[in-house]
Amino acid sequence: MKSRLATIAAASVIALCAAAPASAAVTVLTFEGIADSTPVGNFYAPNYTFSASTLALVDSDAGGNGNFANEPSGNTIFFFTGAETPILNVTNGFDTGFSFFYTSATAATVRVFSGFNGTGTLLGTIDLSAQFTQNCGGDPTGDFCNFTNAGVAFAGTAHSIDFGGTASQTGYDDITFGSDVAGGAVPEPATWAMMLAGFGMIGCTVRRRQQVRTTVAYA
Ligand SMILES: [Ca+2]
Ligand SMILES: [Ca+2]
Ligand SMILES: [Ca+2]
Repeated sequence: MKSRLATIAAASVIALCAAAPASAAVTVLTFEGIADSTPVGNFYAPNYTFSASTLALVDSDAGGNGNFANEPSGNTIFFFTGAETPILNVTNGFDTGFSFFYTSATAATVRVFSGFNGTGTLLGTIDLSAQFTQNCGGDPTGDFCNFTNAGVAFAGTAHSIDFGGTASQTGYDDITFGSDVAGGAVPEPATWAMMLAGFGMIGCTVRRRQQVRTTVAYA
């Protein structure tokens, strides 16, 4: 039988690890705090708005419907149902780099665009592989147990992302803006100098490793 990310439906939660102030800001959306199988929608509004098909999903080991393990933050990720792939619009735009953790039973491509709703110039692409069961086990349960860090550095200012993937077969967590490494955990040389420039971001990384995230709920 084919594995599915959600045992029933889906939901979402986000936690925000607000990083360094001013220039080298890196923002991570962790989805902690969004109820299981409910739309992410405007949870991070006004700057971040997710399309209607995007749902938060809580690990079944934490009482939700999620069939996953080893999620990078907390107990909540996002996935989608229906034919339309998730679109994330970022009102104020973002630059430098974009990254996330994903788990997927199918290959897919994530695309970053200069305009809203997947329009304008294609600034970057990230190819995903079908890796959901590779080299991993449940925590204690969950078929989608491999979460891989993926990202892209790009020039210009982006305003939307088309996450691609397959309904109920692809999940994401720790959506990261301003770095091509999700969560800023393992910086590439290009982003290392930027990280050193901000104490806030390093602190964020430390907190993440301690499994404690700063949660900022937008009003
Ligand atoms: Ca878990
Ligand atoms: Ca689990
Ligand atoms: Ca999470």
